[in-house]
Amino acid sequence: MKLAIQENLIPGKSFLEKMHRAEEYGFQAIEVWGTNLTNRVDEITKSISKSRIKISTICAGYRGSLLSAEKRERDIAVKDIKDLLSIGSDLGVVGLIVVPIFGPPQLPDLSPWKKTEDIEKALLVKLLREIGEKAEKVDCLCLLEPLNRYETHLVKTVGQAIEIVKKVNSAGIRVMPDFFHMSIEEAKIDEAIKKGKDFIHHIHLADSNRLLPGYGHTDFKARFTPLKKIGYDKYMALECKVPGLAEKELPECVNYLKKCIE
Ligand code: LER
Ligand code: MN
Repeated sequence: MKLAIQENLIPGKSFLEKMHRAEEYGFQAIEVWGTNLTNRVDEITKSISKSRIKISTICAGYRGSLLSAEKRERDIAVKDIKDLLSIGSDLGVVGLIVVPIFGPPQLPDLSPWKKTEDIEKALLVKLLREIGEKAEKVDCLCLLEPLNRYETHLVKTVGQAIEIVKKVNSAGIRVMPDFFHMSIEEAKIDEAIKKGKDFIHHIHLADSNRLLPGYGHTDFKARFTPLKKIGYDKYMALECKVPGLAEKELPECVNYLKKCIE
């Protein structure tokens, strides 16, 4: 298992400085945000060539909404996601993190013919087939992230994300659990991870309260046991609040996580 960290958590003025710091703290990669990435590709590419660590993933950053009632919004989301997959491919990342929908539904309830969620899932599968084709072509995964019930109404568990991935049936679409959301939504986290063996290609790390691992009540040693059992050898990126001084907290957190992984 390899440790990564979201770019905004690392101190430093330039991206290169952040890469050097991340490496110094013991991380193997940085997760970048997709917002405005087109304008930052040059700086990031130059920094990659001067650093020993990598870019693990791109987190969201597309405009529009895949499950909007407005076609224009859906088209923007699909286009931006495809563009970010191309950028991801150039940067050599594992994939782009995509949340199917934030908040409540934006599509109508057409019951008794079809309920909103049935329409949303059918539409999502259709759009993901198109996105999956692009992802396969550029060799950059589209990683579906389940969120907790306070942030989405639709894909909340790893099992639900896997169901969608199976329906899409594209090697370009995979799953990305976030330990914070899992601690709220999963009935049995070990089971969810076991089920995710062929689907999980990235993970977000945070404690139960969205703070740095070690500051909440998640038992990270126990969480990593099923991951080891399924042979998970990919990145886990910190996405959390850092209480205190990053320079002190982040290297300590790397040591703590490494001990939990041992
Ligand atoms: C939001 O809570 C989250 O976990 C992010 O990774 C969504 O992009
Ligand atoms: Mn997340």
